[in-house]
Amino acid sequence: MSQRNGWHGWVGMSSVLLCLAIGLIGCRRGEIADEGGDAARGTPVAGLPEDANQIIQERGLTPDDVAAAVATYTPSGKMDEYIMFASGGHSGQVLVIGLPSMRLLRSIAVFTPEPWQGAGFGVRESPFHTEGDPPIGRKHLTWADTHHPALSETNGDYDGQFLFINDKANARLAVIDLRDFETKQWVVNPVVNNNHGSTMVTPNTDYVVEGSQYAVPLGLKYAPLDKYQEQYRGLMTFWKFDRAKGRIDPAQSFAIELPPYWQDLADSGKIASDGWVFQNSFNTEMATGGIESGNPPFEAGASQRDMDYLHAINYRAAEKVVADGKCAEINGFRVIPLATAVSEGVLYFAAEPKSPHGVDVCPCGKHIVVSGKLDPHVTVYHIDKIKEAVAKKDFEGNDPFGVPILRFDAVKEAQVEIGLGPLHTQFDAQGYAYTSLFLDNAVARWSMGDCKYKAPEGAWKLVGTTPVHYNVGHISAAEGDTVDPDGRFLVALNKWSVDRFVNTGPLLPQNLQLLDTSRPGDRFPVIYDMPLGNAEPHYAQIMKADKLKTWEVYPDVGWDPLSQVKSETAPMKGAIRRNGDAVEVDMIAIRSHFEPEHVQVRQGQKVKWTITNMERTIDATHGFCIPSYNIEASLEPGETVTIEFVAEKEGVFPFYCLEFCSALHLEMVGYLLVEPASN
Ligand code: K7E
Ligand code: CUA
Repeated sequence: MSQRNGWHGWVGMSSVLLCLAIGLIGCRRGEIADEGGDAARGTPVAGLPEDANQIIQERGLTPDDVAAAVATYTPSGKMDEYIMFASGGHSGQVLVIGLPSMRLLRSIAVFTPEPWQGAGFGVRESPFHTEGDPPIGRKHLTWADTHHPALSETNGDYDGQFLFINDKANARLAVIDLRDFETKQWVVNPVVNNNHGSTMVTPNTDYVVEGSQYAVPLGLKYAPLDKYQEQYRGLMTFWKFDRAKGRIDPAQSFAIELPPYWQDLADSGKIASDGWVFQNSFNTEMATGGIESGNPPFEAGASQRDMDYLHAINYRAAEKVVADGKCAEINGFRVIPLATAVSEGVLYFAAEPKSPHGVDVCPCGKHIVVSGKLDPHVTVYHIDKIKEAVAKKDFEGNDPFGVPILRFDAVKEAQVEIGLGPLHTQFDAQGYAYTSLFLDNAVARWSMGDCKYKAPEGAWKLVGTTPVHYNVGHISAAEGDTVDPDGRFLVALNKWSVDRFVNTGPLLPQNLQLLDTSRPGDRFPVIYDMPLGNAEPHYAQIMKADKLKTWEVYPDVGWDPLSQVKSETAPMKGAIRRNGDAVEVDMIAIRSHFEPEHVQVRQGQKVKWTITNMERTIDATHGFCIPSYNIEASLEPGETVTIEFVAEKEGVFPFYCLEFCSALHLEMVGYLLVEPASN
């Protein structure tokens, strides 16, 4: 079963780079497609009814296929046991998927206009009409590159209350309230303009962590590339989260200036490592590219050194620096200068091999697992060793910016050779860790040592690999990055799907593969392929569905979802008020009419149009649109929305309900009559 090809050790950088760039799909496809064996196809399964065995025969299913079907099939009316929140990549959204059925339950509009949810078409609750739009240093943005969702945690375990997600492209974060699965807040980093080690939360969600990726001059300024080492910097931002308000509080937040390496993924410490955040970096070469001028391209320039730096950030020490007023301010945001971070014991480095990508803290918080894309091992650090090396100043030197580098052998706990292109690691409750192998197209299962759970195979051993299809990025195990992982299921988020689905053209879906990881040993097979044809999920988190306390309808009629309280001004009956050139429309929606049904205004008048959905029935959602005005809304039961516009276009505009809400849904309509100004 193993797809490992016995290729051990280091293989020379150029060939690895080539493989990294192109993947190994060409040479592995056939091998993988044959796996499982044709001989077993159509074999009857003892004890099944005859008609079931007839289907097995007709469809050519193997006994493994049948077992996978039984494990994932979710009959009508049965609910999924787990819920997965996946980023939508450059769709800018979050996708919600049930496990083990792998059914898409909904998408959540986060950064991108989304008409079904009425996000971005004239309603105040859309991301494009909040404070600070356009955000500092950016134009008005209507897309994002979402990578890493983070569920809110209490004592290091998902609590089902909030979800955070980053926008890598524009250095933004969003806050989603899981009572209604709607985005409540968008914050923008005023110091840098991209992120990646984000979002991660600290164990009680005191902070939402945002690490930058590509170094830039801080403060969104210009500096030429030949001033790279002097003027370009990285940044780790700690956004303070106010759980009672359900909002990030920028005034209580701060950031730490970092050297101009390209910081990558981050993870928060927990239990033993509580108070620390760990972050990878690459391009410690500080390459500045320029292939067109005969310079080494970034992909080579940033991959020369054998080691990069794991950043260990003591944010409790950072909090003290902030409290003592030793911060600078950049664009009104508190930033601890790099030299201060060094002198106050906030920032330490440890060598890490080589061009690392993922860093993941184990369930007990003692182990920090790093994967170097160009190294076939995972490297495991121990927090006690890090703390001891810090206390003893057991440094192997300083980087060019004075940051102390902890001696590698003093902080390293183990290295496990697992395969090619290791990226991201997750954990289960059997003592196993799982790491995605991008180049090997596989997920590796290996055993932890001295962790919360003990694997039967003993410490630090590769236990087995399962091929996945293809080019796996992140993996997500059920509650697999918490203090209390469930394991059982693991989803491989594969970038390429190649030969898995009916061809729908040159843009192929992603392939989310469900693996059954419930049993020990080397077998943890793929049991479902889910094509995802509208997004590129990077990371996902999987939570027990019964942790959710989601509303079925809004708690009261006239609910304002942005502030999560009943609005004082929500209409409870229809009315039109006029004051000079201002027209206020109070509207109610209830099966199957709007009231009022006639809205007469003069061209050029300013219209403030507020609608309340009076329904208390689950699923009795009404839509609303004003054609030709690019206005569109979704009104869930109890919700009130406000739309403001200038009636620029003369004419007659039938506004109507967009949801087929009743037998008389087509009659749920009215006329907006805009009388020409010249009349
Ligand atoms: Cu590996 Cu942005 Cu987490 Cu994509 S990142 S895979
Ligand atoms: Cu309301 Cu259709």
